[in-house]
Amino acid sequence: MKIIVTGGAGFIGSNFIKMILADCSNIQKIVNLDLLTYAGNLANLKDVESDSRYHFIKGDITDYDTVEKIVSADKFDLIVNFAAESHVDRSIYDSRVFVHTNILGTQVLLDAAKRNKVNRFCQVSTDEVYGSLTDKEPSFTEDNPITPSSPYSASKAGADHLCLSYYHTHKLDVVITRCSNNYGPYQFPEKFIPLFISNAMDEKKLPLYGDGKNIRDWIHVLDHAAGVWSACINGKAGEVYNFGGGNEYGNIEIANKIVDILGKDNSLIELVRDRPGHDWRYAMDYTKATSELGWIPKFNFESGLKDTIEWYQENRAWWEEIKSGDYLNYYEKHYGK
Ligand code: NAD
Ligand code: TDX
Repeated sequence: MKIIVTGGAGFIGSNFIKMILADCSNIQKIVNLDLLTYAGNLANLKDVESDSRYHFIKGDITDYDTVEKIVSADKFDLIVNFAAESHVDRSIYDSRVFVHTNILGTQVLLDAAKRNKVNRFCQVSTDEVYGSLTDKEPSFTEDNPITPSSPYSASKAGADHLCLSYYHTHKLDVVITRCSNNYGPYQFPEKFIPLFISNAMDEKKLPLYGDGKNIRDWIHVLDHAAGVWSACINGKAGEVYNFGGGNEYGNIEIANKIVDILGKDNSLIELVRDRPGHDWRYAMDYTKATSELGWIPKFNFESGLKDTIEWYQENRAWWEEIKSGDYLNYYEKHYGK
């Protein structure tokens, strides 16, 4: 198979590329198209740099000419679109690049897939497009209405709608995956779990939003990567597949687990001003992925979290370099005030 992966230098994309290169015997070529924004990091891929099947191209998914040149250069079986602006807090601060990358970028890729007759397009989406659940509501199924609440999730929902419109209008073979919160190695340390691990390791405060009781459903990144791959291979065109870990925890429970595993004092946890529009709860019903794709999450959360903490302990240089950089000012530098 010949595959284009976009956003492959990010957290999930890099884990996905390494997983399929290691596990799938039928991969002839992977082209990783990534702009290397503040979140992209080639260090995530050093294990596969010398694999002759792997090719990196620095480029922007919103750039028509770049995308056309890459997609028309070979007969590709699959495009998997991980590339996105992915952090909710940043989308509240400045939503322009979210609309640009997440919606326009997806449209540019869809058009290139259509023109060049790529066999399948897989859009990597999120549980956040469904909006928020109360404590009593059942988990999201693929039939839940799309009611996103943040600029990030609204841009991802827009991309999902575009993908389905290309399936309905142009008969482009599209599958969409929607997954809950990922954790694991190589996650950018602005996200909740790696931020709290790395701060706690340095005895810094752990800023818990609101009352800390918001609930997320955590899944190991390799379970997600396996889910995306199963949808690429066995998914039905025009369908959406939910993936989740079945691990619902309040944020404060996670913060306490991290502090305990690291042997730190929980006085490091500090309640701070809530995120505006903070979704209360996400939980995924992944029955369809299990029955139609044969997928189930394999990682146990307790041991997965311990191993992740160990990874951050063993790879201090990886996150210290990021945290010492200028990533917080990324948008002002690139897009102005
Ligand atoms: P990430 O922020 O770690 O990585 C995103 C990657 O996309 C980076 O390498 C970045 O350089 C690249 N990128 C950004 N703009 C680009 C552009 N214009 N052109 C080319 N490359 C560009 O994100 P992640 O956490 O790995 O998420 C990957 C995908 O999975 C996203 O689409 C996200 O919406 C989705 N998702 C994430 C989670 C999660 O918990 N992290 C859960 C469900 C779905
Ligand atoms: O400093 C923090 N303090 C805090 O209490 C941060 C960064 C987060 N939080 C809370 C907010 C959320 O309730 O922790 C929870 C998780 O926050 P994030 O890591 O920012 O993730 P979330 O907003 O849930 O979105 C994630 O899951 C779905 C990813 O970032 C998205 O890309 C994915 O689509």
